Amino acid sequence: MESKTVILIGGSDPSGGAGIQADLQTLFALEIQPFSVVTAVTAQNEKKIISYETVSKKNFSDQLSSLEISKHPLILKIGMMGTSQHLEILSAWIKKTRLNFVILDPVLVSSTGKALLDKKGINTIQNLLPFIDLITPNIPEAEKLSGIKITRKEDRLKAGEKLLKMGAKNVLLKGGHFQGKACDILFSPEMNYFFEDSRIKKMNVHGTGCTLASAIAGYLALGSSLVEAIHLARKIVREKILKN
Ligand code: PXL
Repeated sequence: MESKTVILIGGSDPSGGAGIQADLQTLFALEIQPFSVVTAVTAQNEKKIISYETVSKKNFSDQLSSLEISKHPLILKIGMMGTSQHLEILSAWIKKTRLNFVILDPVLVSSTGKALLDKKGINTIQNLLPFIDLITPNIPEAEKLSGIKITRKEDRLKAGEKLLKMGAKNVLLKGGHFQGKACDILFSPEMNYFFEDSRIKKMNVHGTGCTLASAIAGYLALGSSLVEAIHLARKIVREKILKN
C-alpha cells in the first residue's frame, strides 16, 4: 500500500536534537520522505537558544505554494511557528488545502526556557483548533491554551476536555512535566486513553516533543490507527531518551 505524504512545518535546530532536523530523522528512520517547510532558523546548542529569526512571511507563503501535493493524501505536522503572523498564513493555507490529518505540536517555549512563539500566537492557535485533528501539548502548553492550571491529576482531565471543546478533534496531553509515572492521555471524541510507562530519570529530553509528533505523523502515514501510532511513537521517544 502506498503511504500517505507527510508535510513537516517547523524551525531549524542546528544541534539536530529538535525541530525540523529531529522530525526528518524520525521520518527517514520509518523510510518516509516528507516535504519540509522551514519557519525559522534558531541558533542553539543543548544548553541554550542564542537567537532565532523567522523566515520572511513572503518566503514562508512561497514555500507553502511550492509544495506539489495535489495528488496525494496528506498528513501535516506543525512544530515551531515563531510568530502569530506565520501562523495566520498557515491557517489560511490549511483552510484551503485538502489535508487528511493535521497534527499540531504547540511549541511555545524551548526546553531551555526561550519563547518560540509570540504572545498573540496563543490566541491564533486557539482559533485554529477546529482545524486540528491532533494537538500534542505538554502540561505548560495545555495550561496556556486552555486557561486551566494543572496542579492535581484531575486538572489534566479538565484541561484536555476543554481543548476538545475548543475544537481540537483529539488531544494528546503529554505528562513529561507532571510528577509520577510518564503518563500521556489521549482525549478523543469517544473516550480517553492512558499511555503509561515508568519515568526515565534525569536524561536529556530536548526535542522529544518534536520526535513524538513526527513519529505519530509517520505511523499514520503508514496506515496505523491513531492509538496505535501514539503507542509506536512513544516507543521511539523512549529509545531516543535512553540513547541520549
Ligand atoms: O522542542 C521544541 C522545539 C521545536 N522546534 C525547534 C526548537 C525547539 C526547542 O528548542 O528549537 C526549532
